[in-house]
Parts: sequence; structure tokens; C-alpha cells
Amino acid sequence: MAKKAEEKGFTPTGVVYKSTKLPKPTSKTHDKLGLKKKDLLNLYDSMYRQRRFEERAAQMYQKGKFGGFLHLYIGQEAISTGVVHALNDDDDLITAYRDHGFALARGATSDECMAELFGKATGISNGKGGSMHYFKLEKHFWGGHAIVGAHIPLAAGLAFANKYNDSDRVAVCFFGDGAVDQGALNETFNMAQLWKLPVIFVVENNGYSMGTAVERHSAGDLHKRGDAYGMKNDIVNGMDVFTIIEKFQEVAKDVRKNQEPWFLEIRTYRYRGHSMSDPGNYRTKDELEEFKQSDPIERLKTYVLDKKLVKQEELDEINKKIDKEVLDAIDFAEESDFPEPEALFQHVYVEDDFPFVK
Ligand SMILES: Cc1ncc(C[n+]2csc(CCOP(=O)(O)OP(=O)(O)O)c2C)c(N)n1
Ligand SMILES: [Mg+2]
Repeated sequence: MAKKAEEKGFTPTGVVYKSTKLPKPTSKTHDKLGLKKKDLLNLYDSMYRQRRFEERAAQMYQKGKFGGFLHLYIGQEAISTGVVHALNDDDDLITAYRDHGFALARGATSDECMAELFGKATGISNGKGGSMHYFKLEKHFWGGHAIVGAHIPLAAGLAFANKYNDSDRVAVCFFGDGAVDQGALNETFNMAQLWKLPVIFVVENNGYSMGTAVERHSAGDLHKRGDAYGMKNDIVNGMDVFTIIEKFQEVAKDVRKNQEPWFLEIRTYRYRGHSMSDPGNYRTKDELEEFKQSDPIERLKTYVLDKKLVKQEELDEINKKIDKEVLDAIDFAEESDFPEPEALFQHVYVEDDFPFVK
């Protein structure tokens, strides 16, 4: 049966996601992008924190310190880091369940992020959200959403509110390649374009939706879906933080000025499985190794060292500081208390005295 389906071309086989599918990174140097030494160190600091945090989180998961789902962002850190650098601190960010990197990049602490994984009251969502539902409203970080594509309309809502209130804030919505065929995306694109909403939709195309290669689940180049709605769109290399900064500075400026949406496809790669329970049998070791050659952290490190902008010792210092910070975060999470039972009734309704609660 399976063979017949293959012969008839229903199920393409031999599909490989190659690093040659990455668009060219920018040729602009750091100074052309207005990046000072302090900025370069901050970019490195942020990417290294996201990676180290998740490596430790994976270890804690394997030790059985917490359960539930755990989706790692390792490999994709240039995106969260570059976007946060390029945008204003009060621009709204919203993403799917692969959310640790964005929260950390936006200034959430390792302590509160680790405690959330452990389900503790000191966690970023008071221990009630877990890995997939990080939220930090004072940082304009709107989560952390587990239903594929379901937060895309929420981003349009954020953008609508910003436009309605005459704010010049931009909303940026991230989702995976698995979300582009959801009805919610198409309904939202239609309204966002009709209402000229200041929102940047971003598909982080990491080649796979769980174990299904993008060529097997979505027809055509993803960013071109924007064309159907007359929405400006482009494709970007997601392994190079300079490229992300350049593109987001340009696009955010356009969205702010012209008050209309954009759709960006960012090509990237996740090194780990879809979640902790995924052995990754749908891809080869060679493919993974090939993408690791474009590792965003190594890339920035090589750049700053080759150009003698930063000394190896300065990077070592950052690594040491963050390694300790993340280990301390584990202690903090272990020592924190679980939420009280009453917490079940908090943060459900906006009004504290909603009649059904009291
Ligand atoms: C509506 C819905 N259908 C199915 C699932 C199960 N599911 C969870 S993640 C996922 C794959 C999504 O992949 P992608 O959007 O490419 O994001 P990535 O994991 O690569 O970051 C699926 C099918 C879900 N969470 N929601
Ligand atoms: Mg994907």
C-alpha cells in the first residue's frame, strides 16, 4: 500500500533538508549595522545563555526532575537574539511552545525560567504554565502557546490594540513551518492585510514539523503565501545574528511607518529532537552535522575573534558567569515551593471578584 502511494507520487521520499537551502547571510560588517563591542558581547551573552540554559534543562528532564513537554530551541538562538536587539523593548513578542530562548533573550531570568520548568511558584508563570507557557507581560512577552497556529490571531489582536491606541509598537509573531497550513494563519493574514495591522509574522522554518520534512507537508516557498494577500514578504538566513538584525531593523521600520503587515520566512535548524521524546530517526547525522557548521554562536565567536574585536578571555568570562548562573538557577528551582492550591483560582479571570470564583 505504502509502496503504491510512493509510486504514484503521493508521499515524496528521499527528501533531505540541506544547508544549501539557507539563504545567503548579510555581507554587512558589525560597524555597518551600528554594532559596538558592547553590543557584540551582549549578543554572545544572550545566545550562550539560551543554549546553556537548555542544555541544563535537558539534563534535569532526563534526571526526572520535572515532567511534561520540553522543546529545545538549540540551533535557532540567532533569531530570538537578533530580533530582540533590532526591536524596541516595548514591541510585543508572541511565539509558540519553543519559547525559552525568546523569554531569556527578552530579559527573563534563568532563575524564573528554570523554576517554571520545575513547576514552582517562583517560576515565570507562577509554576502553572511549564515549558510551553512562559509569559512576562512587563517585558511585552506574550507567551508561550502550545496549539499550533492558535496564537497567530492573538498577534493580530495585539497589533490591532497598538494601532487603535495610536501606539507605534509593532507586534511580532513567531511560529513553526508546521503552522503555515493552519486555517487560523490564513484567516489572520487576510484580516491583518485588510486592516493594515502593524505586525510581523515570522515562520521559523527549521525543516521539520515534528518528524515531517517541510517538503512533505507544505507546497511551495512558505514566504510566498504572503503574496496571496498582497502582504510584503521575504526569506532570511536564520543562522546568522547580523542578518536577523539587519532584516528586522529594516522591516520594523517599514511596519512602523506604513502601518501594514509583513511575512518573513526564516530558514533555520533545530539540533535536538522535536521534543525530548523524539529520537530523530527521520533525519541523518550528516544532515545535522552539516547545519552545525553554520552554528550561530560559533559564527559570532569566530567573527569577533578573527577581527580582534574581543579577546578569548572575555568570552571565557561570559561562559563562566552563565554556567554558574544556570547551575544556581537549578538550586533556586529545587529550593522553591510549589504553588499553593489556591493558585488554581488565580489568573483565570481578569476581574478578581468574578462571580463564579468568589
Ligand atoms: C492544532 C495542533 N495540532 C497538532 C499539534 C501537535 N503538534 C505539536 S508541535 C507540532 C509540530 C509543529 O511543528 P512546527 O510548527 O514546524 O514547529 P517546530 O516544532 O519545528 O518549532 C504538532 C503537530 C498541536 N500542538 N496543535
Ligand atoms: Mg518546524
